[in-house]
Formats: sequence, C-alpha cells, structure tokens
Amino acid sequence: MTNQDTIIALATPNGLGAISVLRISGKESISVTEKVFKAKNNKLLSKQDSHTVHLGHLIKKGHQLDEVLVTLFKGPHSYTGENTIEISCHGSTYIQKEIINLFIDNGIRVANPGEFTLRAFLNGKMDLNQAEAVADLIASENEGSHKLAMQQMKSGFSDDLKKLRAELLHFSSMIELELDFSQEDVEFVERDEFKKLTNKIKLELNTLINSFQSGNVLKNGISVAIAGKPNAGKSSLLNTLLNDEKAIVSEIPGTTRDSIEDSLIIQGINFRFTDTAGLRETTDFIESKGIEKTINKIKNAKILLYLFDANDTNVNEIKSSINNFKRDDLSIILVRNKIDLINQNSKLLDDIKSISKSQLLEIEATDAKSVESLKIRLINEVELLNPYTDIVISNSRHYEALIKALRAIEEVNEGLVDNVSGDLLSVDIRRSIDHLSEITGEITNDDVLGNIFANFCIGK
Ligand SMILES: Nc1nc2c(ncn2[C@@H]2O[C@H](COP(=O)(O)OP(=O)(O)OP(=O)(O)O)[C@@H](O)[C@H]2O)c(=O)[nH]1
Ligand SMILES: [Mg+2]
Repeated sequence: MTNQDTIIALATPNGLGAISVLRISGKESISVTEKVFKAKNNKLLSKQDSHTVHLGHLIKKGHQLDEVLVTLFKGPHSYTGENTIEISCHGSTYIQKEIINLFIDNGIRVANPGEFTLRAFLNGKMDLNQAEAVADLIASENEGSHKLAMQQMKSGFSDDLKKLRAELLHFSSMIELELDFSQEDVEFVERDEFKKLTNKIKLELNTLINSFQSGNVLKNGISVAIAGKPNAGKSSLLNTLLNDEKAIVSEIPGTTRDSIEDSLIIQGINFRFTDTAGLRETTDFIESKGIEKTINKIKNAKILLYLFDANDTNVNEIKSSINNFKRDDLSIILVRNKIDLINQNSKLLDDIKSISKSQLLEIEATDAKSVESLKIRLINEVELLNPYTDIVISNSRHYEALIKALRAIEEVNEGLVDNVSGDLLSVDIRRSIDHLSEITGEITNDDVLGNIFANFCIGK
C-alpha cells in the first residue's frame, strides 16, 4: 500500500443527485486542481487559506466542464491528514465521470476502497477502531446503530483497552527484566499485584465480549417473532404496527401459512417483525411446513410476542406452548389480544399471570392506540437487553481479538497461580498484548489492514 501518490474518488453515492462531491487527497491535490480550476475571483488556490471554499469553473480542453465549489484543506488539518480538495459539482453521472477523467489525465489516480480512511489511519488521524466506526457510521440506518458508531468513533472502548494494555506492558517489561537477572533469582514483579491486574483485565474483557451480542443486535436490528394459535390476531398486529395491509387478515383460522417479515423503527431502534403461521396440530402439508417455519423463526428471534385470544381459557395449553420456546436469550412477552371482545373472566387472568414473570400485556391488535403500549414494552425490553450508556462491541473483528486476548490472559493468570517461570509467563503476556493491540491498531500487519479497508466502498 503506497501512501505517496494523489488519489481521487466520488465521495457521494453514484448516480443522479442535486450535487455530488469528489474528494482528492495527496501532495499534488492542490497544485493539480489549480491547473484545471479557474476561480471566479481569479485568485490562485495555492495562495488561499486552509478550510476555505471557492466558486469557479473546471476547465477541460478550454471548455467549461461545470461550475463547482472547491473546498481547500491543507494537511495535516484534513480528514486524511494530507492536502485535500473537495469538489462539489452538479450531480450528473456524466459530469462526475468527466471530472474524474480530467484529474486522471493530470496524473491523479482513482482511490481504492477505504483508501481515504486508510490514509487517515496511517497519518495518525484516528485509530483502527475509529476507522472501522467510520464505515459503520456511514452504513448506519437507525438511531441505535448511529449512536454505536459515533461512540466508537469518539474512541469509545479503545481508551480503556489502551490503559489496560499499558499496564500489561509495564508488567511485561518488569518480568523480562527479571529474566535478565535470572541468575540472581530476584522478582521485580509482585506476583499478587500482577494477579490482581490480570483479574481486572479478565473482567473488562468479559464485559466487552458479553456486550457483543447486544451491540450486534442494535446494529442489525432486533428480531421479534409474533406467534400464537391461529386466529389470535398475529397478522392484525403486524399490520397495525406497520400501518400497512402487509398480511392477509381473516376470521378463518390458518390464514397465514408463510412467514411475513418487515422492519419498523421504534424510538430509533430497528425491530424486524415476523408474522408467522398459527401454531396448531395439522395434517395439511403446506400448513405444517408453515408451522415448521414459525418454530424456526422463534428460534432465531430475540423477542417472542406470544399472542392469545382474550377469551381463550386453555391456560395449560398456552403454558406448555410457551415452555417449548423458553430460552435464556429469548424474551417472551405474553400478549392477550382482542380485549375489546372480552368476557369477564378474572380467574383466567390470574392463571395466565402466573405463567409469565413479567407483566401480561393486554391489547386490541386492530387498534393503533392500543398497540402503542406494546411498542413501549418492546423498547423497555431492549433497554434491559442493553443498557445504552455502556460500552458496546459491535464489530466481529474486535470480538475475535477480545476472545483471543481473554484466552491469553487466562493463561497468564493460570501461570501465576501455578507459579510458572517468568519466561513462560512473558510469552502469554506478549500474546495478550498483541491481541489487545490488534483492536486499537497499535500493532497491525498489512493483512489486517488490507482486510479492513477492503470492506469500505471507494470514496470513503
Ligand atoms: N375485535 C377484534 N378483532 C380482532 C382483533 N385482532 C384480530 N381480530 C380479528 O381476528 C381475526 C383473526 O385475525 P388475524 O390477524 O388474521 O389472526 P392470525 O393470528 O394472523 O391468524 P392466522 O393467520 O390464521 O394464524 C380477524 O377477523 C381479525 O379482524 C382485536 O383486537 N379485536
Ligand atoms: Mg395470520
């Protein structure tokens, strides 16, 4: 990966738009732009201050190609840390292409995917964790994932890891020092103190590792299965939630035979709802296929909305149905539907209440107002899943490195308990440090870098 030449790419999406932005970064960016840009006020770009905007024309073979705004950033005060030009042109694909060709003709090369952010990283403008957050930020589709990416970009958890890594490095060098004095049989490292540190690191790593699941959930959306017996009102609920006639609703039990999915953002959190075929014994081949699907959807869900008819008195059946789906990582919300049709039956209610630890929700699925209470309940459930303020891991590369670091630190810890020699300890310490460094980017190899930045689009 060379960092010497000057690169150009479209920074806005391909295609039509009111305007498009092209980004140019590298040593030559200002001088080359100056060759093809004629400012309205006739001033030379290179004589202008950083962070200024200039109106003028791009000239190709003596013709005006487009009227543009050129924004000037002088290194190191730019995103990449290099001299950077941003050209806002009119958003036609023809103009975009012509401008890029104009710069190529003047010796500038098209950027590789993620190359701007790679340069920002190589020039010390951000750590690796932050660079990856840039990709997530751009891809974020809802408030939840946006919050995560912003948090990571503002250095998020890597500060904590850096501190721990520094402490570990200190101990590591002390142990290596001991090795130099091995003849004298001295100990520079108080083993108990060191054990305390490894325990602290283990705890911290575990917390981060455990947050991965909720981080991922926030990023990718929370899957909610809507299930229950036929006719409970599942499809009605989906339709009311989406405010759309997405699923067919009828009074005939067994109307829905296939799973129907759609997403809805509630208070910034992306929920992926699946309406499913009603659960019952059936000899109908197609319906039984649908029920198989229902069971699979519940298996992959984070939240199960189990709906039953307000006048359904078969508490044992509801109980055993729910028990079939119970899992540690599944929140089950019991929803009593059609309360507008209710027959007075408080005995049933008490029995039902005993099924679920959390509060029973009562709704009228066909009524949007009534469904609001369900939305609030869903949000509460997510907040339990993930206390928002905590640091959350959402990147699988970090997750893998954290797991490896944890394993290595556990070995150090065991080594301390077993009183193993300093040279053995120091190997495991080195390994944990390396894995921690992988996350913050303090140690990287070209493979890791290539992998990460290849996942970016061109222009980022
Ligand atoms: N009065 C009243 N009727 C409802 C309510 N919810 C659903 N219904 C009616 O109950 C019937 C069944 O509703 P669906 O939404 O199709 O039920 P489902 O659970 O999807 O049924 P299957 O697809 O057969 O499993 C329809 O006639 C709905 O209009 C409610 O809260 N109140
Ligand atoms: Mg249905």
